[in-house]
Amino acid sequence: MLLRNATLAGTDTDGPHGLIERGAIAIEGDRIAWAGPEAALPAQLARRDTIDLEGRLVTPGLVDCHTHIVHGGNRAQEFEMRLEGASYEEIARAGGGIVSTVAATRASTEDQLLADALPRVDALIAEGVTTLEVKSGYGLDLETELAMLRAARRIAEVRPVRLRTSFLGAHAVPGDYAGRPDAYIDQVCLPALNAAHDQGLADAVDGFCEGIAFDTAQIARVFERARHLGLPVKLHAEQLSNTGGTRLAADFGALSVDHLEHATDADAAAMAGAGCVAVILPGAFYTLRETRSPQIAAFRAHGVPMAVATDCNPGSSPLSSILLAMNMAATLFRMTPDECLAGVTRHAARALGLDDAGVLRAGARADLAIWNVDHPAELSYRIGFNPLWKRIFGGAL
Ligand code: DI6
Ligand code: FE
Repeated sequence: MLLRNATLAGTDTDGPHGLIERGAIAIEGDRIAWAGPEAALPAQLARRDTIDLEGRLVTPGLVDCHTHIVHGGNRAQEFEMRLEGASYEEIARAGGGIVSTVAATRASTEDQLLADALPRVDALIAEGVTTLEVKSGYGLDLETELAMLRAARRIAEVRPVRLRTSFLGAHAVPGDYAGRPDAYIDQVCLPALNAAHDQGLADAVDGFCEGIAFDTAQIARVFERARHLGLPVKLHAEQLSNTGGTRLAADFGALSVDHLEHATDADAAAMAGAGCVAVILPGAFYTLRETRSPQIAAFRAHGVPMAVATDCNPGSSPLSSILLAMNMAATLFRMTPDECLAGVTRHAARALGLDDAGVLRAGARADLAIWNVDHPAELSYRIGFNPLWKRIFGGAL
């Protein structure tokens, strides 16, 4: 297949958006064979099924690199409580929050978890998402953590999307272990991680390092096990307070550190030194009406790559729109449209350890989004408008 008469963004070319006007992309099987200015197209690639895109924008298929899209139930009632003045942390401490979703998730079958997730997945796919990360973390017992990961894997069997899983056993302390987080780590989290790894269900290991969740010593024990198993790590850190998670994650060479509202300049420097991606999650900031923004300027200054994701979850970020996440990153955090696009393509792929996604380059997977827009800045600019024309997944329209 040959796509011609296209505007390309997200290529290897230097300059904002990696933009190439009047570009072409040749696809062979599930890979990009060639991408560049149409005038430079090698002659032998010109003779194939050609689609004239009439100037439409082509970007890499979008990558949502941080979701909790598999979960039971919803937390609309907690939303109402917050509107009446309760804080997210107060609700969590009163037995609501994450642990209430744990109860709903444990009460769901694996089939139900999958069926509940699919409409949210479909909303992301409709916006050009071709790669999706899904975390466990609402089971908090061995059986349900594994069921969540199996449901996550099955998404890719029933929908055209590439899927990466993260084991998030260290997400919250369940009720039966209240006040005994170390016992929970030893008796549930580490055995569940071993089982998830044995069954090929975990591509990475995540944790929630926070006052209402786990401290750095507890997360370090989970990361030690991940290292032993050969799994990469990532971490929710400095979302509601600074507890040192970023430096711990950097010490373990984490793929990414996520949230980061309370991260400092020194944290950004540590991330730069370790090559970690900063995953910016404006949906949670917006939903919780946080007032302290992540220090985008510090990440920029230290050259930390920034990704943007939905954090789709039933509590702090009931967001199933990657385009809205881009708009929020721009409007709330002053990220540029160029940074927002890189945040949902190249840098998001890197946050998942993928080097063949998120870029229009020969050899990368042919996962593309084709848009009815003239310029990539329009993707971050409009609110509640989906200009996707078509999506190509693994070389298939
Ligand atoms: N941080 C988040 O934003 C989500 N998990 C986490 O560790 C929130 C999950 C929830 O409220 O259900
Ligand atoms: Fe999260």
